Amino acid sequence: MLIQTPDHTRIMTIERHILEEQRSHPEATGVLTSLLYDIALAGKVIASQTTRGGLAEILGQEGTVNVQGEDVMKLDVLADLMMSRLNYNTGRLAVLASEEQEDIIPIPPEYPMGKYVLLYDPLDGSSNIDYNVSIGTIFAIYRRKSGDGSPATLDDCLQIGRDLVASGYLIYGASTMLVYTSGMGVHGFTLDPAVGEFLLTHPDIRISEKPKYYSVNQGYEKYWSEGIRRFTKYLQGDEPDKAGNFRKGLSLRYIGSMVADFHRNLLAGGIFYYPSDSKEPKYPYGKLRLAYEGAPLAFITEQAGGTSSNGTTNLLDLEPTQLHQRTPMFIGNRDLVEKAEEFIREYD
Ligand code: FDP
Repeated sequence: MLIQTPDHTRIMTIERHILEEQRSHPEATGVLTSLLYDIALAGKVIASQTTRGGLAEILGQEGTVNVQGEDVMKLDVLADLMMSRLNYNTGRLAVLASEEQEDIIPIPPEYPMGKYVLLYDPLDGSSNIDYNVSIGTIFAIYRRKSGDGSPATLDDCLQIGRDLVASGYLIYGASTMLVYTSGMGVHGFTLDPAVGEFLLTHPDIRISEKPKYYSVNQGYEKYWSEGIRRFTKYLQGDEPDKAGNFRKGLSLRYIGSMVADFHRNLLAGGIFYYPSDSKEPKYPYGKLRLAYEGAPLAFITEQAGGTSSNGTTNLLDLEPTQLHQRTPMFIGNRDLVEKAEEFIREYD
């Protein structure tokens, strides 16, 4: 009889992985582990809906009625609801805030008050929803600053990125992935739809040292400053840096879902940027939000060996003053982000 030798390759579910990370923190109570698991669960529910995206009951404007006569809920509203519903009454959180909602989401008094703060962008890249293009969910977890027991406040949500406890994103693409860091490296899990589990497929992600891509909405070039224009030419290999050196040109990739652009550049190496521009005078600081997009992805990038900036300052060092504060954003390989800062210093 042929005896099969056991395959010692470990299959690591996200739950086991988080628990193993927790073991290296003897003081940990397991609450963060459970919170990350709740987010993974919300991600599974959202993924199950995004894959049905072409179906009538999901697509369409909110407020319209489907063939069964039921109200249609748009996918971004549904994702927002899933993130809040699966998290607000677990006793792990003191407050939530969503990119989709103007104010903070307090924990109702009938539920236990936790010690963490969850900020999230439920469906990033929403302009791509109707076109079967990758979209995602981004999350950021802080410890509450205010005293235990009392209701948490806006101040608990306005924390500097350096104080992040964990952050990550889910990407709903050809497959669904969850990528997160709790300050011990960046780890990526792929959802096995057959068993409904996230399995570790990308342990210890490090941003590739040989960047391949730059990602920016080049359609807005006419609204850019001179520094940004020249920096982009530099990335294309057509403009020298301050020292007179040209670089090998990079390829352009822009999906228009930040999570997807970010994810590709994290694995392949590159830079994503959304600078301030003169297109929308009401958004002089660019379009993206510091709390929901900038800080959480900056933490991931730094843990993977890259860096981020608003053009002058690391995104993790910016003090937020408003929940929905916007920021210019440059994120990816360290040398490319530093070069962006150099061009901005030189020309803007
Ligand atoms: P969207 O408006 O589709 O939700 O966060 C907003 C965001 O997408 C990012 O995901 C994306 O990178 C960017 O805006 C796209 O904006 P432009 O269409 O202006 O390029």
